[in-house]
Amino acid sequence: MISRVLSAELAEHAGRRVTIAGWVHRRRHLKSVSFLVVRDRAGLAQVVHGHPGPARTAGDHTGNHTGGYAESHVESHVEGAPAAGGGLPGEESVVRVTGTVTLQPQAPGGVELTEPEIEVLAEPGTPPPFDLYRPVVPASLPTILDHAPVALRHPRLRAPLEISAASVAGFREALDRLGFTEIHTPKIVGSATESGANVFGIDYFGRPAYLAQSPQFYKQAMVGVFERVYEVGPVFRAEPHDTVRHLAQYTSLDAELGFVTDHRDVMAVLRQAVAGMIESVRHRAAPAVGLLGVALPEVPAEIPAVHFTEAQRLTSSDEPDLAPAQERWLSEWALREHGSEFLFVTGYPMAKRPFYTHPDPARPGYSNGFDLLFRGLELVTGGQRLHRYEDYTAALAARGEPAAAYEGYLQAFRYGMPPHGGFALGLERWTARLTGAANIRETTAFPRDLHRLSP
Ligand code: AMO
Repeated sequence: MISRVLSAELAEHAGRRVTIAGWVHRRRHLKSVSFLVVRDRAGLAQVVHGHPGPARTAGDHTGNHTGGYAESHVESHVEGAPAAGGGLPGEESVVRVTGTVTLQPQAPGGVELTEPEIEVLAEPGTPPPFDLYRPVVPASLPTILDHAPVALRHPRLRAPLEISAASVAGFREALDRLGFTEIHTPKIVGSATESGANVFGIDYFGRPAYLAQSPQFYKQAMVGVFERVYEVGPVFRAEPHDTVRHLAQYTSLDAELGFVTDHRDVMAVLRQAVAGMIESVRHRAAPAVGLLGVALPEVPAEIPAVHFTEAQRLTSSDEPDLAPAQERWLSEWALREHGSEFLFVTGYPMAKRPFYTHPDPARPGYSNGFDLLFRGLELVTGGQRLHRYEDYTAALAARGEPAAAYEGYLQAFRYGMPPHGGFALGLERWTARLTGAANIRETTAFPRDLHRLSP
């Protein structure tokens, strides 16, 4: 490894000569002095080249230092137009800089590198398509997505991905604590797992196959092995919807557990998983949370729940499913009435749930299935499943589906399965709601949608 210290650690080395490495985030050339701002994985570091004069406050990184990537406020301070070059490497050059760590209250982290020796490790072929040093990227979302490999280097565009990573770490941690085992299931499958409509077909050595819409069948089967399992993985939906909340590939945080009384046991585990995700974001992604001004939600000890029929009554609807506008209304209602940003809607009509859903024994036509709404959006779907073989064959027959197509899956039930249930949380929707991103495409590095297959 190239031996270096990270930008965030510089203050610990005050007075010493150290080496940093990263990308040139900003190059500025004033009358008597030039600045390089170097970006590494931990934040920004200021490098001063030349002899700072008395008025050398110009263009420093003043202002709120909310994390490693505090915004620069250079524009208003620069004396004259920033000159090109000044002999220093241009923006996005990869550099190694050795210099003396010198106290400078106006620099990021309160220190800067002086008397630098600068070595260029790689020079960009062309300048970046937009200025990455500006507080907000001056480009539209499609332009940003077209240039994702470079655009994501911007601290604000990278921040949702940090929050997403911290969320996944928290999900794993919470479920590990509860005795779950992480599994990895096939993403190439022989039959559709959810509804047949939005499935991508592929050619599998000359045979028809599909990209998995969910790990549903495999996570259920693995309850027969481990009792409690989870998976973090990609799922594929041939979504014809060009909306701000649908992707053709997204990351599904799935869990499934055996020996439940009913769906409420699953809801309690989901509550713990969500609380763990938020705690992890709070601790692991503090700079990103600060930079984006994210308000992390409280997770109530018991998340309020309304039955589907009650949700219909509240929203004066007789539709068999909830429309996005109703979900938004119900979320506002939950905040007003229960002070909660989360709301469970339970007991969706059986007709609207997949064949593996367990009916509510007390209410014919309704299910032991639930959704979790978060800040106006369906974030999670889950429920209790059927667990007896004969119930599966009957459910498939009732829907006119041939049991033979599900033979591999049905094996689990033929050989005995406990009452069980589970849920799946859409990672990108979660991150979007958490960060306030208007479009789910801002929360994943390389989104796949109706139109986008590259980069
Ligand atoms: P469902 O199909 O409702 O349930 O998906 C679960 C969660 O995944 C997210 N989601 C999506 N996110 C982005 N783009 C999409 N196209 C998209 N579709 C769904 C949502 C949704 O709540 N097997 C069941 C889960 C279970 O019962 O365990 C399932 O996949 O956040």
